[in-house]
Amino acid sequence: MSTPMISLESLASRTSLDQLLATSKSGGCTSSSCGASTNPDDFDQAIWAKIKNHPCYSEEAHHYFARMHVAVAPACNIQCNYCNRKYDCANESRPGVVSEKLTPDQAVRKVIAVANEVPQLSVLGIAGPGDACYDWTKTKATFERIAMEIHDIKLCISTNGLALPDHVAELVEMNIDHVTITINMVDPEIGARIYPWIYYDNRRYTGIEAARILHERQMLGLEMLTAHGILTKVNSVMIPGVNDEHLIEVNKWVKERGAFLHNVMPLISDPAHGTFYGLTGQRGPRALELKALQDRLEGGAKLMRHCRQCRADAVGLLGDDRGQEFTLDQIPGEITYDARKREAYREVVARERSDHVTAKNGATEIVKAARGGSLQVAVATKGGGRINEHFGHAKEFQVYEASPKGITYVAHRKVEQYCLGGEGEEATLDGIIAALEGIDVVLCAKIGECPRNQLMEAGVRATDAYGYDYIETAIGALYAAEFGVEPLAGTA
Ligand code: CLF
Ligand code: SF4
Repeated sequence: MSTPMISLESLASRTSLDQLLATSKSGGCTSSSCGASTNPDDFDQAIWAKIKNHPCYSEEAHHYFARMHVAVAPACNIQCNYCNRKYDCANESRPGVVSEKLTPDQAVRKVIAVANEVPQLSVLGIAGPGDACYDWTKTKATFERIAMEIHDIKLCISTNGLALPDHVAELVEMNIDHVTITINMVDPEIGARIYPWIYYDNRRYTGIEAARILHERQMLGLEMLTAHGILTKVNSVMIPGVNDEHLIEVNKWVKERGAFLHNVMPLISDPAHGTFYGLTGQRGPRALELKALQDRLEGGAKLMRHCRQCRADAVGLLGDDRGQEFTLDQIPGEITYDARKREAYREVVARERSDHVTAKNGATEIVKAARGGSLQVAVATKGGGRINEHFGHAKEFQVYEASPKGITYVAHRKVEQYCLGGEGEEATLDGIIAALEGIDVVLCAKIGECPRNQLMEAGVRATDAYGYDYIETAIGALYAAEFGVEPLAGTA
């Protein structure tokens, strides 16, 4: 395993989350509103207790906590036009990616190995390839064994919904309180353009009849989950010209049936993936089209905007997949769970997090009071809610908008890492500048003069003046400077 070990003594004595995160992961080169987004106060305590450590259900939690997926359930009972069975389930994962398929026994070993090494781990998900509810025996065997080994890990599944109603009682019994259903339509005529067939009740259905059955089962499953208090997230794949406008209707239906979150994901369509849509030229939405639809959906079911369309074998914080460090060949045959790192990490997070919420509230007050315009800020971070990543090491930027409404997480923008082997790559910088279109300011822990100047020429200011501050604190101070408002004490 390539991850550096964290000494337990040092974990116990540390007070800085940033130091702790820095030791839990290898570094790089050395040269120079969303729905569930905000604070504990926004939720009733029972809900907050369920989501506060779940990186997908709480935007705030995704700065601190990690998920891992195990690909144990490869069989599927429907065909989606954006899926090629050679790859992972595109309902929850990035298309065109093949994950390491595991038996339940192998999955248990892997989860223990990750839990021993990744202190941020809080959730185990089964998210393809295939359908977790249809391939139920393997899903169930995996979850039951893990729940016995690691008592405080949250269990999470993603499903197309067709077999879901058959397993709700067991989900309740097994204490699985996070379920995602992919719902792309509530009108079977639109559904027939997305799903060529389903396999249900021992026979194959096609066309509108198939889509109608799928729709009815999805709605039934959602209602059953809501009735049992299971927090249900709905994923919808936005397919321009097929269901983009229709997702407004979908949002209404799922809100009425108690969905906790709605995650609208862009169709990723590439002929090389061999999917029906890829081969027939169906395009995915542009980033601004996705944002425009998400903005129109505000006020309906709460939106998730921080999804990374991760792999079915993803490991780690959402923006930072460490799956390659935990392939089966790197995991010992015999392994025992050791809870100490995760427990020590949680103690530190509990302290840091309340400090962060206070800082965030202060910064939001500044921004609201300023009544200035809108500021788009891209942040380089590796977790903990702080600006703690060098510009050259960033593989993504988290985008925030500051406006009189407050400070909101908008999206993330993936980039190629600029600095490799100690040198900045000129061609990569051009791609990063293109990805930062529309951004006013980049905040990072460190940036060299050369990339800073080139960004400036492209109209993007970049600064490391707020390095290691909380993200919102820095944005509040920036906003105050931009719009002529005095920052509150302790925020600059
Ligand atoms: Fe995994 Fe999905 Fe559970 Fe999260 S992912 S099964 S809810 S633990 Fe999260 Fe990944 Fe987006 Fe999914 S970022 S693709 S929403
Ligand atoms: Fe593919 Fe997932 Fe759709 Fe099944 S549910 S066809 S695995 S995208």
